Amino acid sequence: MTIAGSDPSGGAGLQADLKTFHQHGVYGTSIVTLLTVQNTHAVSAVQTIDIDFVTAQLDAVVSDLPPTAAKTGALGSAAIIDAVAARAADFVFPLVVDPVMISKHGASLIDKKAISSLRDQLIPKAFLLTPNRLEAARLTDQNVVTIDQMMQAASTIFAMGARNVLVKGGGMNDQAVDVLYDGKRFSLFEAERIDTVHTHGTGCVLSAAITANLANGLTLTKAIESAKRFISTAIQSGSGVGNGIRPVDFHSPI
Ligand code: PXL
Repeated sequence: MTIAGSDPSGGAGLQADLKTFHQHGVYGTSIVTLLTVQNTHAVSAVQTIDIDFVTAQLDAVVSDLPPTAAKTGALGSAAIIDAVAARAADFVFPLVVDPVMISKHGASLIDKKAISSLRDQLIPKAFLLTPNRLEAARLTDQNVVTIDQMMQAASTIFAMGARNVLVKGGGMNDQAVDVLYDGKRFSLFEAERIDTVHTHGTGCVLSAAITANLANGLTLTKAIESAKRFISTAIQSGSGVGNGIRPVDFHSPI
């Protein structure tokens, strides 16, 4: 199950999550939190869904098609985060929280108050949090540039209550190094950096692939390794659609 916003261009948001789930052989369900007007050039409008409508979708799905794993993407407002977090207290399956804050084009997908809701309400319910360096910096009020700072941020976010934290270092030098902290040790996941501007939806696809892998019974380490391979190939081959920041190739092998 994904709890996320809609990207009508199909490269990010819940559409990217569902395509990624499907490619991993997993049945996908989606709870819509917000709508965007968007193509590969820009996000030109964002509209959040009424909180009661979000929780009604969630209750309808969870009661009838109990997920084996779930993720969150763009949640839009503090009130939606609080409502999702309240439901997440009863989740008996792992929840991957991708703390989406801004789109690749710089459009805000969350309001200011939402950062403290994330910290206080949702992060404590997360099996895994997957911030990029900018999101990690906003959550911790620290600079997150170097690998040392990524490790520091991962342990600060762990202390907020997430059971595992993966700080993503994409776009750093010529390596894409991610740092995982599970409360005991740090693990580094390295991948060659791919020189491309076609990165629309990469964060969504990575967290969706990890979620699908968890649903398929992989350990967290294996789930991340496999998801990293998937996103690397998907970025490398590219979808070839759109004339702006292009989406990845969802047909890549897993
Ligand atoms: O990639 C972050 C993201 C998540 N969710 C929605 C988006 C985007 C980026 O554009 O539009 C709906």
